[in-house]
Amino acid sequence: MASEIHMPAPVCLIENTEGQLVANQEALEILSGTKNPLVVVAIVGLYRTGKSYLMNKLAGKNKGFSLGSTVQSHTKGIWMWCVPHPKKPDHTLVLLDTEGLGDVEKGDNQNDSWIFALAILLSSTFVYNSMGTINQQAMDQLHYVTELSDRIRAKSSPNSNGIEDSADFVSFFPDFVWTLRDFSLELEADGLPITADEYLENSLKLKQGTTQSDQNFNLPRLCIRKFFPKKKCFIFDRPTHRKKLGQLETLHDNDLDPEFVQQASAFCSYIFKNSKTKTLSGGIKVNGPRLEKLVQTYVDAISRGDLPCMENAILALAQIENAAAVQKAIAHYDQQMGQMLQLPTETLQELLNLHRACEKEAIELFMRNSFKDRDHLCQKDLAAQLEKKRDDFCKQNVQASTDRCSDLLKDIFSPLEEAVKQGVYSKPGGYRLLIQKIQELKTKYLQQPNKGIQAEEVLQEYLKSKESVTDAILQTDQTLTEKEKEIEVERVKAESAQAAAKVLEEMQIKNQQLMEQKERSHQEHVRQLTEKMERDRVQWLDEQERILAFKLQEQARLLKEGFQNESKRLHTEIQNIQKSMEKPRKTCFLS
Ligand SMILES: Nc1nc2c(ncn2[C@@H]2O[C@H](COP(=O)(O)OP(=O)(O)O)[C@@H](O)[C@H]2O)c(=O)[nH]1
Ligand SMILES: [Mg+2]
Repeated sequence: MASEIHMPAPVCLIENTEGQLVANQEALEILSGTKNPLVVVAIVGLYRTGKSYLMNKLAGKNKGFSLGSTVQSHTKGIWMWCVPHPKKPDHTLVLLDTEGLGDVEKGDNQNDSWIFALAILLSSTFVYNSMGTINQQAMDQLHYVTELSDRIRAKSSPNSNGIEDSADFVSFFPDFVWTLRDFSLELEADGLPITADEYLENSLKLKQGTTQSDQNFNLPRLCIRKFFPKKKCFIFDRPTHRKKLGQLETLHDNDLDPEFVQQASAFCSYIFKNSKTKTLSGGIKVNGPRLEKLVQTYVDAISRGDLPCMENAILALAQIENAAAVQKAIAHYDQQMGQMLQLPTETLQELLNLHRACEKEAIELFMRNSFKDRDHLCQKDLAAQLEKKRDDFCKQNVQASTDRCSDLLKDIFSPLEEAVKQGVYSKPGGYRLLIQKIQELKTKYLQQPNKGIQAEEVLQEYLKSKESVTDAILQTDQTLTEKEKEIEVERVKAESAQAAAKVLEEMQIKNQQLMEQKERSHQEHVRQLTEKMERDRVQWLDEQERILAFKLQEQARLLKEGFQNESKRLHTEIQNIQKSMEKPRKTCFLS
């Protein structure tokens, strides 16, 4: 079960003090503890247009983000409230309320466009709130949207295909919702009733003409059309009599205009049902710690005087998470090996097979938890660490086997050594007896279980170390002729040469097995990497297809409205995207 947060009230996330944007530590800590995927809804618009009140509705509360002239409204910036998502289990709804946009009295307006840009960068649904109808004033107040391409970079380096940077915005940008408050018009066009969405679409129609005023009219409309593939509009009646507006927080639904109650409820239902989990390019779902890093990266960039760059932010995220993914994979490998490995193993292959199974799981875990691993640096690091661990286990295995075999030999042979010392075999016929005894004890030793891979080697070493003793007994045994002694010496020599050859052969087999395992490890890394690259390729193509579909649709609309030039510009963008897709389309990594 994923962790859940409880925030009784909103906290400031990004503070705008004395012209500086600063991320608030308390809010970052709350995020770092929120492991659920996040649905992030941000609201932006002129001050005192009922934004906070509407966000409180999304939180299911009457109070929360403070209304009117309170402490909060004196703090310019972005406020955050994380609540359990009311419709998606194990998801957190993050509400971002912006303060003081366009409010000259609250001082410095320098950072208003940054706050606007940050709300776009951080949210998955972006709500633009305004009073009354969509008129030129409402559009003019949306001038921030026309500055976005000067505020945000999608790619760290200019696009090699020459695609205009803002063309990449589409894949990162939130869904757009326009909320119109105190809307008192009838929704109709040419005398026929229309939906709020149709009203928005109509309002985004461009004006024919090339005068400055035509261009001013068209620019924000074009930007909204160009940046936001998904648009939605909600209208709201005034919630209550003018006199009661000041006490909205204390009013219950039955004290409010029923139309408003119904409209607010429809808005909330839509957001709960349709707002997506915040997702970064490459299908990376944003959770608390990720949003925390995004906030830090963007705010840092702005403080440095740079443009916040979406790609860089993702790469910074990837760096941190991929390093953690290596740790996690290694911990899993250690845990699995620790649980299953009993040293010494009977054969080296047994150890290698176990390593292979655990290594496979570790690589899988890494692949699941990593993304945009530049030059596969982290994967290479993981491979190196796993290789070292395997070698360490091999060494430990040799040691464990050696220790066990030495102990066994000591147990089994020490009575014989004692007897030799006491001269039991230093008598006529003693040599034969000794050889017999040694054979008997060897058999006993070989029958013992769990000796591991050093059984033969340790035995041979032991016997070799005792050769001078047996030799001395042979020489002093008077029952044997000189000839028999010579034959016996030859026999012993041949036997130890044979044993040495066997040990050598075993070593060669072990080496061969190790080499094979190295190759298999490499293949496993390559196999899993290829699969991941293929998944990424498909995902990327999918993203591009969606952008293309949106652009084609927009192009058709521009053509229909008679905007040849705009349509041509979009056509170039479309061609560039199509061109950039040609190669990836043909390069299936699995074939
Ligand atoms: N006319 C009108 N006033 C509202 C509405 N919603 C809230 N208010 C009142 O407008 C004032 C400012 O609301 P607030 O939510 O703080 O606006 P914000 O500055 O945009 O966040 C408060 O007194 C609210 O009670 C609305 O839909 N229409
Ligand atoms: Mg407010």
